[in-house]
Amino acid sequence: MVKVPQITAGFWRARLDINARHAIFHQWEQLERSGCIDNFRIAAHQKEGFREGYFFADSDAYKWLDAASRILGESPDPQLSTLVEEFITLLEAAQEPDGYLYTYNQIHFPGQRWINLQIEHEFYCLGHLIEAGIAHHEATGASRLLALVRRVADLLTREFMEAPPTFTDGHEEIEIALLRLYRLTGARPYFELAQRFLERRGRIPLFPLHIFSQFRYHNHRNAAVKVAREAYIATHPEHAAFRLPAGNPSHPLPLAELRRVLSQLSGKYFQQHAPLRKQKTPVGHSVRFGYLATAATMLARETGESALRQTLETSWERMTERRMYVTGGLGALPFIEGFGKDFELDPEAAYAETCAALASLFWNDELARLTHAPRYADLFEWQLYNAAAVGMGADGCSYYYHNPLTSREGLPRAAWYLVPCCPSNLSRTWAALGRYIFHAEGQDLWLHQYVSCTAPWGGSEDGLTLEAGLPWEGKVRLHLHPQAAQVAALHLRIPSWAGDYALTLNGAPLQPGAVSGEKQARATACGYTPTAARTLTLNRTWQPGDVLDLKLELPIRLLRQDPRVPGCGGKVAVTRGPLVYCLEGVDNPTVDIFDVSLDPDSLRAVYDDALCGGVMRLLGRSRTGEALNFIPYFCWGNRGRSGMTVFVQV
Ligand code: FUB
Ligand code: ZN
Repeated sequence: MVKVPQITAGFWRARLDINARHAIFHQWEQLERSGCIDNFRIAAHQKEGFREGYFFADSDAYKWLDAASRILGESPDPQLSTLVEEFITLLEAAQEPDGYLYTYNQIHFPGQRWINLQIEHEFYCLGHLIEAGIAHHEATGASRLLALVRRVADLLTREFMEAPPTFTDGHEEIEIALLRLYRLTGARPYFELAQRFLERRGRIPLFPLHIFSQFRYHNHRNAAVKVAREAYIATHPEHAAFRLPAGNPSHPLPLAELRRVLSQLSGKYFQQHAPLRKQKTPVGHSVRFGYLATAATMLARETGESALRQTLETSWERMTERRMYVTGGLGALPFIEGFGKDFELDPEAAYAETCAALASLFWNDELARLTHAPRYADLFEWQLYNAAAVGMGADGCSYYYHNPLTSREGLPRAAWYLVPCCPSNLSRTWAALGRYIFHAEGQDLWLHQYVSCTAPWGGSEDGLTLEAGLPWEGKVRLHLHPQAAQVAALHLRIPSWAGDYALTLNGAPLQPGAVSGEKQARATACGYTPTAARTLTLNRTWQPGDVLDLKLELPIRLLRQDPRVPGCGGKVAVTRGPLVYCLEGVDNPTVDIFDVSLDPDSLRAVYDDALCGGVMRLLGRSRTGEALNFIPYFCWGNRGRSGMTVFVQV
C-alpha cells in the first residue's frame, strides 16, 4: 500500500467526508438505476437485458471504482468494500479471456473491436479501467483488479505496439493510464505504447476523410442499436419504461453546427490536427485537451525532453492568458465542449465542464513536478476551489456538468445526467487529494497545497503535520517531526493571490534563503495571474519538533476582465484568497445583480456557518447604497433556482 498524506481537518476534510459518506453511495445507486452496472452483468451473461447508455458508459463505473478504492484506502467501510469487491468480481466475469472488456461492442456487436477509435471511446474506457486498477492496488494493496487491468494493458501492447496512427484514440485517456501503470509496475512496454500513441497523434493521413467515414460508420452502428432496442422492447414490453436521465442543458450560440463540423473535420476537436510538438495552442474539446497535455507532461518528465516541455509551457501560457475563465473554467463553446478563440469567454455561454477543470488539475500537478515553478500549483489550487469544486453540491448528491459564470435563470443541480462523466471524476480526484499536497525529490520538499494533513517524512510516519486555515484564513503551520535532525530544502509556495506574508520558525522571524518566481506576472484576459506566485526556499537542518509558521494575507481583490472579452469585458470578479465570489439572486432579492455597480471599498468578510457547511461571505454596498451579499462561487446553486453572476461593474 502506498502511504499518502492523510487529510485531517478543515475545509477539505469536511468535503472528503461528504464524498465518502454520501456521494460515493449516491453515485453507485445512480449507476445501477441508469443501467450502467447491468451492462456489465449482461456482458458477463449473468443477466438478460438490453444494454443502455452511451458507448462510453463503462468509464463512469470505472471512475466510481477508482474513487471508491481511494476512499477505502483512507478508512475502512464494510458496505463500500462489499460493493467494490462485488463489482471487481463482475468485471472479472465480463472480461474476455484475452483481456478485452468494452460492453458496447461485447453486447451490441460481439466480435467487433477497435473499429471506431476516433469516436467510440474504446481506449478511453479501458484507460479509466486501468486507472481504477492502479487506484485499487495503491489504496488497498490488493492485486486482483491490478491483474485484470494488466490483462487489458497487455492486450493493447500486443495489438497496437506496431499499429499506424489511425489506431490512436479520439478521446485521450489511455496514454495517462499506461504511463501511470508503467510508473507503478516498471513494465517498459506500457511506457512505450503510451509514447507511441502520443507520437502518432496528428499524423492520420487525410484526416477529414477518415473522420467522415468514422462518423458515417458510427451513425450506422447507432441506427443498428436503435433497431435492436425496438426489437427487444417488442418481446420485453416492460423495458419500454426504462428512461435514462435528462441531458445537460447548454447555451445556444450562432454558427454552432458549422463550427462543430469544422473543428471535427480539421481534427482540432480531437487534438489530431498536428503532431504533439506543434500543438502550441489549446484547441478543441477541453477534457480531451487536458488529458493529452497531462500525458505529454508525464512523457516529458520521463524523457527529460526540452522541446516537448517548451511546447507544453507555451500552450499553458496561451490557455491561461487568453482561453480561461476567471474561475479557472475551461471550454467556452458548448457545441464542442471546448475552447473558443482567444478572448472568446462569454460568461453565460461558458461550458467550463467540471471534467475539464479536473483534467487541468492533473496537468498542472504534472507540470509542477516537472518544472518546480509555483505557477502550476497555484493554478491547481485555484481550479480546485473554483472551477472543480462547484461541480458537487453541498449534499454530495447534486452536480453541475457545465459551469457558467453568469446565469440569468439559474441552473438546477442534477442528481445524475445522461452523460454522467463529471460526478465520479470529481469524487476520485477529491479522494486522491492527499497525493497532490507535497512533492519530495531527494532532500527537496515542495509544499504545493496548503491543506491540513499528516504525511510521512524524515523516516517518520507522521513526519509532517500541516495545519491550514484556507480558504478562509491564511494561517499555515507546519510541524516537523523527522526521526532525527534532517537536512532538507523546503520550498513553500507564496500564492499569486496573497498579500504580505510573514514567516517564523519556533516563534522567531525567519528569512527565506531564496525567493523565486517570475520577475513580472503575465497579464491574463480573466485577471487571475498564476505567474504572480513565488517560491520561498528554506534550506536548513530541521530538528524534530520544529514549528514553521507562514502567515498569508488574504486581501479582497477585484479582477478586471480584459475589454476584449464579450459579456463581461471591463467588469470585475470579486475574489478573496483562492476563492472567486459571485452574487446569487437568493441572497440579493431586491437588487438587479446583472446590472449593479459595486462600491469596491465597501466589502468586508463575514463568516456564515449556516451556508454550505460554513463559508466566508463578502458583504458590501452598491454605488447607490443597496446591500450586496457575495458568496463563494463554488457554493452557488445549493438553495433552489436563482440567477447568479460572478461579474459586477465598479
Ligand atoms: O466523452 C466522454 C466524456 O463525456 C467527455 O470527456 C465529456 O466532455 C463528456 O462528453
Ligand atoms: Zn464531465
